[in-house]
Amino acid sequence: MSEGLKTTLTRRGLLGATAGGAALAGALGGRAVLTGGATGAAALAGATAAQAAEGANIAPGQLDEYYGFWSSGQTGELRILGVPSMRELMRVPVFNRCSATGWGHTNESLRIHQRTMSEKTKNYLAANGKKIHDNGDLHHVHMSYTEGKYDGQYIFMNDKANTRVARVRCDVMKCDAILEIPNAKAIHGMRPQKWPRSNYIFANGEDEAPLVNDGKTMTDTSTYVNIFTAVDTEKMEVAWQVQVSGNLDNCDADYEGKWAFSTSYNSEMGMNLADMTAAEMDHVVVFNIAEIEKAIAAGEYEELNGCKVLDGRKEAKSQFTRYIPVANNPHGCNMAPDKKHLCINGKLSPTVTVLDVTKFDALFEKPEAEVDLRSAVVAEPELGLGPLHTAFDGQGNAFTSLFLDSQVAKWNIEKAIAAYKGEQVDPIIEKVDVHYQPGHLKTSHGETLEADGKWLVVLCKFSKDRFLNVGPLKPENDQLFDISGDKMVLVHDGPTFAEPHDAIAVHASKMGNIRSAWDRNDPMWAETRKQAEADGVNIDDYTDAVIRDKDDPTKVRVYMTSQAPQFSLESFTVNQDDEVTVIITNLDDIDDLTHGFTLGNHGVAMEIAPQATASITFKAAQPGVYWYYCQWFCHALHMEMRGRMFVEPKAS
Ligand code: K7E
Ligand code: CUA
Ligand code: CA
Repeated sequence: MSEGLKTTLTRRGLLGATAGGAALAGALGGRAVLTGGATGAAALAGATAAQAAEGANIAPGQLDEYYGFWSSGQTGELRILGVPSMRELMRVPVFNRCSATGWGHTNESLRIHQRTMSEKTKNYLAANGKKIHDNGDLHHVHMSYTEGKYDGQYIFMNDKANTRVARVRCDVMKCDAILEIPNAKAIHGMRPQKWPRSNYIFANGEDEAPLVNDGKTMTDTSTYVNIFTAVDTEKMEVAWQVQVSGNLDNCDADYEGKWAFSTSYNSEMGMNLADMTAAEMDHVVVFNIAEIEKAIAAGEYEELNGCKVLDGRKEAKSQFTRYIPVANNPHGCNMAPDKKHLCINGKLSPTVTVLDVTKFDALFEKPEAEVDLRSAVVAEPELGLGPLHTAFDGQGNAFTSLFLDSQVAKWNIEKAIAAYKGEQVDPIIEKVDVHYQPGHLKTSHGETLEADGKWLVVLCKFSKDRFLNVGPLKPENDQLFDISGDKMVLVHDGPTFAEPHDAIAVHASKMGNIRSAWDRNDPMWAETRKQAEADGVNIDDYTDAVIRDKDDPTKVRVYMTSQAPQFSLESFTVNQDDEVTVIITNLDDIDDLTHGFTLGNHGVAMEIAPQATASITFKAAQPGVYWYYCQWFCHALHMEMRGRMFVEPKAS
């Protein structure tokens, strides 16, 4: 038997065995079991699977019931998928540089990138010949909430790589704000406040560093801190920060607006693997929002890099925080839609620790040293190896990803509580194999009061043999399960590029505000509009103009419009070494009629969607003739939609 065939047989055999409930026979018997060995129970499971697969089948031209908003990990963008079809619908560049849209190069996107950029970052970038960080590590995506439900306004996301949080406007599906968070390092866990609405985004700093990180102290880890940040979601500015003991990993918030909570895998403040895993217990930090807001209002904060910082470390003995001991190196932090139960995923421990958040008030009635910090623990079911994250169906059940076991465990919260009290009940309802090594898993609306128990997406870190081999770097595998029946049924394997950590599914009925053309007065190009006015150009008049800056004659601004299949300027002339800004308004307002502007051999390209204005700046360093063209196929004469830039040689 060839090596390839053997692999195929073994894998298919295992798959068949899962449906039939005879793993060993399947593994040994291969295809024989799959085709000939179906028992009555297996046949029944097959029928359920067929029905579930039918429910996930979205025919050509049919629309999905849910929007899936997907993180892309180290690619740095937000992705939009249809659920249950798992079709990728759009990519929204955020922390990355985008070749198609010019994100990270257009003036409009650069302003968003640079709005809150620190001097330190600017200096670093300038020293490296750059204007922005063009990478990001986008782990978590969450929609804004109103009263515990998705409100269709914004999507928020974190960048672990460069310590940022960003906001995407749902009406146009474009990023409109990026916030570089001072003081903290490596924003990882990130969640919106759920009640009364998402006034804050809570953001965890994962990496420890000196609070004033200027090189004066480096190896003295007693000077290291971690920072928990609340971001004002309207202004996209830091509202306040809290210094904590240990580091911060994942976070969540409750449904009453009272608490935020974060897991910490490094309560030890270790600087290497052995030290980070040395302790028996790490902790969950509980943040008391009311106490924090009171202290901020009373001015009891230290101001650091423009942020209001409170001390919530253990030794500060504050009323801002409590540190609940949980098994060593926890990871996911998931609040159930029953408004009561918070699940802390064990990672190194095979358990999920269930905390009753209605018991948190008691933890703040006396100083931390005098309260039983574990009194809020109501269950601790043992589920399997490597629990990372938990999702909910809104019917009292939870789904926990088991990274090491490559499984998802479905379990019942009330039964887990009964078992913790000593009753002889098994909380585990079902375990299914996933392919392979799952991280986050998400149920439709499962992080809201409208959890509907219909779909479960499991974001697998490894795909191994699930797809055609594409080389040493393999895609991830996002698997979709129908969870509406008694059994979890796998209905789709979705290969994805590096590397979704997290996703949410939002019912399409929540997304009624999405536009098909821009509003001419959109704030996205407000600054560009102001510049035009200063140049005596009304960009709504659609006049062409080539304007040389009054104060700096090396700067030239070229105003034109686009309307299929033409640019209003078929050519323009500048001088060698001019700094040229091209400003284009797209007059078309028809659905889907996007134009682009690409300037040959200049690394210049941008998107101009219907009714948008967009601008891009570059240096005309070389004399000659350069064609610009529209790179979005817009018309039968799209190829002809082009023009010339003449760069006059410098007088020598
Ligand atoms: Cu578990 Cu960054 Cu949410 Cu990845 S984190 S899995
Ligand atoms: Cu406009 Cu192609
Ligand atoms: Ca630890």
